[in-house]
Amino acid sequence: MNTQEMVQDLNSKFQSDSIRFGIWENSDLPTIFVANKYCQGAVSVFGAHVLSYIPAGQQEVLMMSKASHLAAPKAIRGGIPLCWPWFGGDPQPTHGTGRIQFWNVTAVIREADGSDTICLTLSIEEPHRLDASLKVNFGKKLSITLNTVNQGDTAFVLAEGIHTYFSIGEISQCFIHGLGGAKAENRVDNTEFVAADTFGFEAETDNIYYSTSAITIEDRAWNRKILVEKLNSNTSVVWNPWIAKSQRMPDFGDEEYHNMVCVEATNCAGAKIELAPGRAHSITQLISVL
Ligand code: TA6
Repeated sequence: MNTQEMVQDLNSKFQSDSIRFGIWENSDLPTIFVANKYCQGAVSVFGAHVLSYIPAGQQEVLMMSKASHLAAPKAIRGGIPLCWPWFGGDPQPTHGTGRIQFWNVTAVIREADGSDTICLTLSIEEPHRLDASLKVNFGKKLSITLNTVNQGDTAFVLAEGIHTYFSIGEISQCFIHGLGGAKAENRVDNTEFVAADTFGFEAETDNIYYSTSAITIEDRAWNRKILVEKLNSNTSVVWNPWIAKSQRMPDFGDEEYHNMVCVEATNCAGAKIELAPGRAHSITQLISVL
């Protein structure tokens, strides 16, 4: 089944007055497009990857790189990559296999409050028998919940991340609030530190914070504040590649670091999840513009 046939099949099953399937612009990505009274949005079936979230009366909240690959099997750069069932570069591929596979669309639900929920699933056998399910609700907030079930006979150590790229006006005028006092690991220079209540960006930033708190992104350039809440997530990652790393990424513009910051709900590093056979775990990120 080619992309167009997949889109037609999905529309025959799920199209509604607020949901339609199509192909993401200039790509080969079968995509769910949502438009309701709260917002507009888009989710790629490849990677179960949220590509867009535009609250009513607001501008785009997510950053998509203009240089991103936009076809399987390469990961999409921007939006909300799902890092699953591991986080980071060991083993390869970096951030696991969930974001580079096609998921199954299992349901599209118009909720009583007028929001829309998209449900997708993925089952893998390696490196362990795991079932993943993703629920994305486009409503007053954008809610992303990733659930994992250990279908194997032995325990599995799960690491995961909802790796959200936020669109901002200028990184040097962007400040992060809410992590004050958290133990943190700087993954650029491999040092540990305690987070400040508020911090900005002056260089490549790749920090893991041992914190369950909500985070506010203050975008002074666009005079916007974005609230990033989470559930069942013991670590948060804040990342901006800055100059040199941006130049090393072929799927990211050299100057695009100015206009993005990643704030990620994760369970990684020293906070991985030990999942016993038959047990489940879910992680949620909630995004809203204040
Ligand atoms: O979350 C931060 C991070 O782990 C960085 O180290 C950087 O590698 C980023 O993710 C992007 O990873 P990717 O595999 O998408 O290039």
